[in-house]
Amino acid sequence: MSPSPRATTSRVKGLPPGQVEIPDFPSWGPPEHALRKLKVPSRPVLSLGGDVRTPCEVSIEELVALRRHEEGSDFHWVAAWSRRGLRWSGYRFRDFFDDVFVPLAQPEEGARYLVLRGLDGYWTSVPLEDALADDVMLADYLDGEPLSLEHGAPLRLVAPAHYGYKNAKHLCRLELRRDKLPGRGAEHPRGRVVKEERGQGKPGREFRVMYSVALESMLHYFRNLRRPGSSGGRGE
Ligand SMILES: Nc1nc2c(c(=O)[nH]1)N[C@H]1C(S)=C(S)[C@@H](COP(=O)(O)O)O[C@H]1N2
Ligand SMILES: [Mo]
Repeated sequence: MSPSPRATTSRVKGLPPGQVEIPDFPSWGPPEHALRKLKVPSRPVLSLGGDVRTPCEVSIEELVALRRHEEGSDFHWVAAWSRRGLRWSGYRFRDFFDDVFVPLAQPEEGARYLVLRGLDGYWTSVPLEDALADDVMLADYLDGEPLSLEHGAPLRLVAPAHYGYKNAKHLCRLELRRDKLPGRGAEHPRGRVVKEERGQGKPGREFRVMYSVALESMLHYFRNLRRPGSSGGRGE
């Protein structure tokens, strides 16, 4: 099935505004990050910092003490493709925040923004309030398999109400901040799918139309992308 590259102006049933369903799950990322050779450490850690009283590190293995959480959700790319029905397993971000981040790192008063950083140098940020929503996860399994490198091993954020670019992969550091950060690059500081917060300075609909011109070739590129040293970029 070859998905249509046309920008949709009408709303497809069950999908957020402007999104078109695709059957696979290609791995995406700005090439400066996505093409970087990545090595996951044998004992990966998350460093916790920013506006906190006690910057510290927590081993990802230690998260098994949290209650495992599974959730099915759809994944929406800013370039207007959606993949429906992914099954993630991992931990609720809120459980991690309440039971690990707050007691260990001790956030300062008024720290309300969360910065997420990956092993490949990628970063993004979301209001903490958005990260604490019910469906936001730190995931280490996808569709019953350990998370692949392409999709974010060892641990990634899954925030289904937010565009793909907020779903940081290969997490290695989380920071809380008092001050709002601008969006990274062209990304919207909030990035909510339902409000079509695709980027900065223009209505989402305009970004959608702009992306539609390059969509087919972008999708082809990412479907065939091979990260150096990994098994390949095919979604399925
Ligand atoms: N660490 C890291 N996280 C990342 C990226 C990246 O290149 N590196 N790309 C982002 C973008 S732009 C998107 S659309 C999604 C894609 O997720 P996927 O590769 O699992 O499809 O991951 C996001 N998280
Ligand atoms: Mo993206």
